Amino acid sequence: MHLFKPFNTICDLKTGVLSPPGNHIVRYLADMKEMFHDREAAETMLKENPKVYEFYNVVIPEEDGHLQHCTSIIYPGKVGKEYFMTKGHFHAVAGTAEIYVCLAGKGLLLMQTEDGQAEVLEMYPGSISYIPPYWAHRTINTGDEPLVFFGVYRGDAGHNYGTIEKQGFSKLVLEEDGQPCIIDNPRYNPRGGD
Ligand code: S6P
Ligand code: ZN
Repeated sequence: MHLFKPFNTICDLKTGVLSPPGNHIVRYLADMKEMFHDREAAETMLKENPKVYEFYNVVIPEEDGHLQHCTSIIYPGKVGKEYFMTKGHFHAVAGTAEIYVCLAGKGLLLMQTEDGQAEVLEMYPGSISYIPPYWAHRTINTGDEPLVFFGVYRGDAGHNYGTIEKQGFSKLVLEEDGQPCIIDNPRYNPRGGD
């Protein structure tokens, strides 16, 4: 047995910044432009190529006895009417759950099964969302401030981005009359993962 030493990471609860930062990943619009519904709006915004979100992963062995943990910060903004959001993913080990604890801001957590069933939960400071095994997950900032949350999941869960890249989510979250509105995604392709 390899005995791993306990350690602390410090989280700024307002900004989500971790210290030490661990693996820090930043995603700009250019990294995910085809994920937004309004391709023309995305193309126009590419001149400025805004930062859409970033996340900090504590460095943990990718083994099933361990727990990965991380913070994510989704910036406020929209591409056309669609709010800034994460790419979204299934876990590579699909039967592994995750917990999100919202620290700041407000948003929606969109989840989807392989056969396109969708569920949405609200995120606000203090909300603890349970993402059960086999649900892809994407977070969407519907507010004017950064949406900040902490996540924990099984050490060896990994990420499968490919299925969502090919299929899309079955729902889109757009702003209509100043309010978030969930609609069917006309481009959703349930067979795109075949
Ligand atoms: C990891 C967890 C989060 C996301 C992060 C970015 O399992 O769900 O840390 O990685 O919110 O989203 P995405 O979809 O780009 O990984
Ligand atoms: Zn995840």
